[in-house]
Amino acid sequence: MMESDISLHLPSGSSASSGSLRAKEARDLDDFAQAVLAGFAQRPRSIPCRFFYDARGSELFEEITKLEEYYPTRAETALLEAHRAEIAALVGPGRILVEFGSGSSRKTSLLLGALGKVPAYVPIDIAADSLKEAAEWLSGQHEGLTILPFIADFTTTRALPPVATRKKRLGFFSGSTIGNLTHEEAASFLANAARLLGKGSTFLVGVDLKKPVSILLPAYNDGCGVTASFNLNLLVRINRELGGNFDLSRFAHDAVWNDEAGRVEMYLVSLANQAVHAVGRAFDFSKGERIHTENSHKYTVAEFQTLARASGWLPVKAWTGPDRLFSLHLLRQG
Ligand code: AVJ
Repeated sequence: MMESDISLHLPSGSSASSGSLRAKEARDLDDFAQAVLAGFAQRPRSIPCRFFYDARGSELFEEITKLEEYYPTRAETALLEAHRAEIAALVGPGRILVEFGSGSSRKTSLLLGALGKVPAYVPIDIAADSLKEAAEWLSGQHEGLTILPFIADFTTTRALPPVATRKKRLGFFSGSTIGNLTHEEAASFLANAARLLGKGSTFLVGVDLKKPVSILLPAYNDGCGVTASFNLNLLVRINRELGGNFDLSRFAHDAVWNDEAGRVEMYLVSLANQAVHAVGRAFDFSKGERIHTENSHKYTVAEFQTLARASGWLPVKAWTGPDRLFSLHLLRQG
């Protein structure tokens, strides 16, 4: 088999481009400690959802995607399978594929299959390990594919590596990860992506749709308790990495629909009045007190198109499938 070209790119001037792996781990730990201290100082208390994805958390998320109740991954994959030829035709040939928060890159393989030969694939992710794993898996699937993994936070990245700017680009942002952002954050992400991808680019975005609570809530509160374990893993992580002593049996997972904000919210609920130690401090939790751990915003097709238009994009086409569970949006820059 032909060797694929995989080389790791770091944003110039990024802290990750200098220093040892141990120094990087220390910075990550610091980032987590600071986020927990800041989040616990607020009311309601909160922990940013990006900390879900340590090794165990990523494994639990993979399990979530296979649950009967969790429809988004299956629905998005079905839409890609059904419409990828039309998407490829609308996008046109010869585009560099740039993926935001690439994760395991499984859905990317479907898209690459339809696009034919692309000049390069640039996955952007903050997790160096999953980038490397995904690049290795993809290079086995697509012979001769040039992969330029880019370690960066896709919400703040200001520039692509120069090699990724030689041809026009197609952006890909799947899994409804955009749902984790507030509307303002989503608008500024889309505007930043417009700058990053540049004039004449196109953007394929997967967005979860608004639907009855009877379908939405079980997806975030499954019968097997996998989502509960995923949520509680944040406390396991604090115990391990930040010297915490959270008693997991005294916190419970909860997911609610916030109609006004149009989002599912996940919480960890304290089941008793209790004092917990972490990051060298003591925190009091009262019975029933909630730690906010995730927002998952849902959109109608029209709502998302309005947001895209306000952020420098023109809707080309949206696909939803007969079940209207999920939407794929193709956008272009004017
Ligand atoms: C990966 C952010 C799209 O919001 O549905 C799954 C994460 N949280 N179950 C989502 C998640 C709980 C997921 N995203």
